Amino acid sequence: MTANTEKKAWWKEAVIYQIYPRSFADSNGDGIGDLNGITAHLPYLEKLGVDVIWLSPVYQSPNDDNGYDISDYRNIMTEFGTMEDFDRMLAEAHRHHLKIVMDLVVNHTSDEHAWFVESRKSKDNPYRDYYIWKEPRDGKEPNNWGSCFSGSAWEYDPATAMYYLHCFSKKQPDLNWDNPKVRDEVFDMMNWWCEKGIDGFRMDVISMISKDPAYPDGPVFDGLYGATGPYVCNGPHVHEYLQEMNRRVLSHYDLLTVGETAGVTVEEAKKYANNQGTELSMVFQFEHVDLVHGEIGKWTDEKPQLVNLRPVMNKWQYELEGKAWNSLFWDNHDQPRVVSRFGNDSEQYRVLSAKMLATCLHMMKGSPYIYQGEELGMTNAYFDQIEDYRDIESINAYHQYTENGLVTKEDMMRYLKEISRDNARTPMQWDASANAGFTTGTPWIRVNPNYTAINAEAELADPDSVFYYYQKLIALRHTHPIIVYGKFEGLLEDSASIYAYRRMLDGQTLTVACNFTKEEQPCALFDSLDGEELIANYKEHKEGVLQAYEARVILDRK
Ligand code: TEU
Ligand code: CA
Repeated sequence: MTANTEKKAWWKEAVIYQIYPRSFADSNGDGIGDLNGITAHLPYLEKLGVDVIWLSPVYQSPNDDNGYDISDYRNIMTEFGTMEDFDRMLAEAHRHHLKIVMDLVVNHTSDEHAWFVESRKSKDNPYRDYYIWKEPRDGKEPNNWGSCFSGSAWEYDPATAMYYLHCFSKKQPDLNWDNPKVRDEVFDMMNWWCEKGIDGFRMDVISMISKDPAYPDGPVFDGLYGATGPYVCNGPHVHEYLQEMNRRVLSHYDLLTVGETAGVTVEEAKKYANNQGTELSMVFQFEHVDLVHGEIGKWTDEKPQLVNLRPVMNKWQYELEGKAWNSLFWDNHDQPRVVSRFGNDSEQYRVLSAKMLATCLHMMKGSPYIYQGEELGMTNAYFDQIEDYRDIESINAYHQYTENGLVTKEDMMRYLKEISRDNARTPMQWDASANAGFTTGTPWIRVNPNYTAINAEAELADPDSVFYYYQKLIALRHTHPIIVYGKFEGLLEDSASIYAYRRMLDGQTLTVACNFTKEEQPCALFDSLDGEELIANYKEHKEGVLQAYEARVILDRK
């Protein structure tokens, strides 16, 4: 018998819904989603049954990277509304039993943030050491590091003839966390938001705040630049800084905190998300979404395979057991749509495979995240022209790799269709009216033309929709402690087609099996079980097999 020894916490029992505000709902017809648009749709989220909303950044920003470049942490982005709109949204969310987790982007600011405007003025400016400035090496960049958004990670600033570090765009200079004043400023700002009554933080690339002080060249990655990750991820002081943050901010409130920890390993995650609670509640790891890598990193049209996916997912389940808490996600605003990537978005199999993937993830141990539109089975955008893309990462990569002859334009367009972040950023599909009911104006990014068939209104009217399936999965998690706290054990771990596992708690066993293929697959798992079927994406089962993309969950109380 597996007894429940796991320490209880509200955020372990929660299901989180991510909103990308720019693409969620536009209330004033300017084509850009906004806070009043979110407030108007809170009843929809309450109906879905989620507990928490994670808001991608809503702070003042020049939008070089859609709000991940913040110029004022204590004001709302003009296009999204006002602080009054925010306060109303927060109060309404709480009234609808929804908590609000804010995105916290403090590895870097915008170059238009007052700190950086000062910092670049002179070498003796009081804000100089808020950022990372280095002298040129032989008249060039201080080292060979590449930016995540193409090109060098260093930008030359003529005013002082020095370079500043930017792991992302040159409009996102990295903060210098080794400077105690930077930490004071960030912790003050976090306390200010906590005093407003928010319920937590999702911390953008928080694994990158402590850099290798040697700043060594990295191994050349794509014939162009050196790897940066090994010298900026999980750096020498990262745990010390998070423990300080925990002491000075987090421990004073009852928060959900999730670190976006690029480059995290299970060993590091055990520290970031340790059960003693000295750092964060949980982290996002990326191994399962970084399974396929081509010659130029993430840019490939190769599909991930179950035989590679399962060991990664199972490893995280096994390794964190009893030591740290997992987050569970298939997609977010940086990833393609799950049904297009891991499932089958054809008309015949879209609904079945979306439900199967949801089952596979939501029955695991950890806190599940749903990215807006995932609950409708929204698909990749499949834009045909580079002009349709808005994402800085996609546009820069397209130019970098096609212009230096590394990749043909045709190949790069195919990769973008599979992998581009804009696949997740097309407007939320509310109904079958013009622009999917997202805006009465011109949307800032094209709407996926399949909105006439795939939209919230249609799904709310269909009891067999993906929406109601997610609603049921969420309700099950809230009803059965075994789904939250049960111990995980993989089954059929050699199968190339079926993902199966069981959960165990207090004498109960939950058995889950998912067919990742469109072919019927032999499966004897359920033949000897006579427990209660909690959820399934087929009404009729066939003995001894799982049908195309079939998912079944049986609870045995014996
Ligand atoms: O993303 C961090 C990150 O690791 C990115 O490299 C991201 O995974 C990449 O786009 C996928 O190839 C965070 C935010 O989620 C992202 O939207 C921001 O652009 C980035 O930080 C910079 O703030
Ligand atoms: Ca708007």
